[in-house]
Amino acid sequence: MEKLIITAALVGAEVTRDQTPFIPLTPREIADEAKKAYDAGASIVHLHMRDQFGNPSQDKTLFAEGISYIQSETDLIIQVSTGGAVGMTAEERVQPVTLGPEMASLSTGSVNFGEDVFFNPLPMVREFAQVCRTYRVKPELEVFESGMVQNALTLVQQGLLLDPLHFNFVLGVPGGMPATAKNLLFLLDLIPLTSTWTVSGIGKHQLSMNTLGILLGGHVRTGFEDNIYYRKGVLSKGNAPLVDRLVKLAENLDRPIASTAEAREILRLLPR
Ligand code: KMH
Ligand code: ZN
Repeated sequence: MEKLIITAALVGAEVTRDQTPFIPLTPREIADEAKKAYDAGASIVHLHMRDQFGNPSQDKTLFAEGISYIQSETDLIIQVSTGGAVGMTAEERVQPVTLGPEMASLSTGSVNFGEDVFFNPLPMVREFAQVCRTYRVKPELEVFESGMVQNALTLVQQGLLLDPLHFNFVLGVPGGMPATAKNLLFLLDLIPLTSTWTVSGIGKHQLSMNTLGILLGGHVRTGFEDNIYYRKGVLSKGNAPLVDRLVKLAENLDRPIASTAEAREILRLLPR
C-alpha cells in the first residue's frame, strides 16, 4: 500500500465558537492550527476562511494572508475550498483558486445539505474545473453521493479533468450518502483504477470512515470541518489531536505516514 496521506480540514464553513471554543477563525489562528496539524503528521490542509465576525468568507485576501503564514512555517500542501458555504455565488467561491495553490476542492454535483442545498450545477463545476486548469491547481473531487462520480467522469470525457483523478468521499452529510462501509466500497468500484482517493466521515463517523480508508489503502481526512469531538461528548482540543490519533492508528495498522514530499508524488502535484 502507498504511504498514508492525512488531510486536516481545519475550519470548514459551518462550525461556530458556540459549538467549540477550539475552532480557529482568523488567518493567524488558522495558520497556528495548520502548524500543529503538520507537526502531528498532516501533509495537506483543506482551507476555509472566516471574516472578522467569524462568518465563512471566500475573500482572496484572507486566503492569501493565511496561506502566507502557513507557507512561512510549514511545507504543507495547500488545498483551498471552492465549496465555501451554501448560498455563496460561483464568483465568490472560486476566488482562492486564482492564488494558484497546489490543490482545490471541487464538488462535482449538487446535494441536499441538512436543511439546505449545496448547489453545484454542471456548468458551474465545468467553470471551476477550467479555472483549476488555468492556474495548474489539482482538484480534489468532493463526492457526497454517487452521481457526483458520474459527473466527474463526464468532465474527463470533455477534457476538463485530467487523469489521474483524486477523489474525496465525504460520507455522512445529512442528505448525502450515509457513512457505511458498503457505500464506500460501492463508490470505490465506480472510480478509474488510476485514481487516488481519500475518505471523510461526518461527526461520529469520522474515525470509523478514516479507519476503513487506512485499511483499504486509501487516504484520510480529519479535522473540525467534519467533526469537533475526540470521543463521544468530549471536544477535541484542536485539530492536531485528531491528526495524532490517526497517526497512531496507522502505525498500529502498519501503514506508514506520507511526508509532504511523498504526498506530492502520490498525488502527482505539479511543481510550484
Ligand atoms: N461548506 C460546504 C457547503 C468544500 O470545501 O469544497 C461545502 C464544502 C465543500 O465545505
Ligand atoms: Zn470544505
